[in-house]
Amino acid sequence: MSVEVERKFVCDADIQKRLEEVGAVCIGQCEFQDRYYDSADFHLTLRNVWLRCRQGSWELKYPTVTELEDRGGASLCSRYVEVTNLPQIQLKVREMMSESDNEPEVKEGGCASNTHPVHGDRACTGANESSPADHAWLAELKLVCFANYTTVRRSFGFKEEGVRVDLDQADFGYCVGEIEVIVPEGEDTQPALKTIRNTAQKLGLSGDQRVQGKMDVYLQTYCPEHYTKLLNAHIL
Ligand code: V4E
Repeated sequence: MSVEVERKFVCDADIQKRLEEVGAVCIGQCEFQDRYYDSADFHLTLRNVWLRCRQGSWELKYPTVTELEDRGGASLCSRYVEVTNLPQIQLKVREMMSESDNEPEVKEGGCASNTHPVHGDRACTGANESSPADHAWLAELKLVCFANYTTVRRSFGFKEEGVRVDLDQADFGYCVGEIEVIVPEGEDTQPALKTIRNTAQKLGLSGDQRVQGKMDVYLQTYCPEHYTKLLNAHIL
């Protein structure tokens, strides 16, 4: 498991030029589709737990203990544990969903329903494109796809190891950048935060406001009810 330390930033027209000026090198461009899953009552995301399938690879993200402790602080950076091992993901999600079995049933569905395509061609058409057996666990845990979007990503690396900048263009029209350092779980994240601050400074990123991620904008646009719940719970 690893910890993703990142700062998002608003992409302006000059960002690529500035990246090149400070010695960043384009290390590639790729396109991927993300499908995010949750229960109809948003049990995972209301606990800041994000389950997604990106091009067939599963990932679970949740805030580190330090991130939770610092919540409400002025930090522009976020720290999330990333789990990519499917059995570990399933264990954690099963544990979480068993808590939900003891809670009163919630009837509302919001957008987290693949039977009610509330946002036209964005609606998830089903849990997967591969074998149903691969996704039986989703059905068993009553998890459905609530967000589905494609990103074109250009990535930049620096000579100093470890820091990467991604420029993301989502297919629903939102563009966002992120400066990212991956730290092995359990290691101090302070050096990563410092590297990110330095990189932001070199790029002339002066804003002190939290920048919306793709998910914020996606939910705001296509699933306003889900978005409002996450805002009220101070998750987004
Ligand atoms: C963790 C999280 C979400 C899941 C998506 O995470 P994100 O890092 O935004 O994904 P992506 O595709 O941009 O990058 P990659 O995973 O390839 O590195 S959606 C919302 N969150 C929580 C969250 C938050 N509240 N604030 C910030 C600044 N980041 C994440």
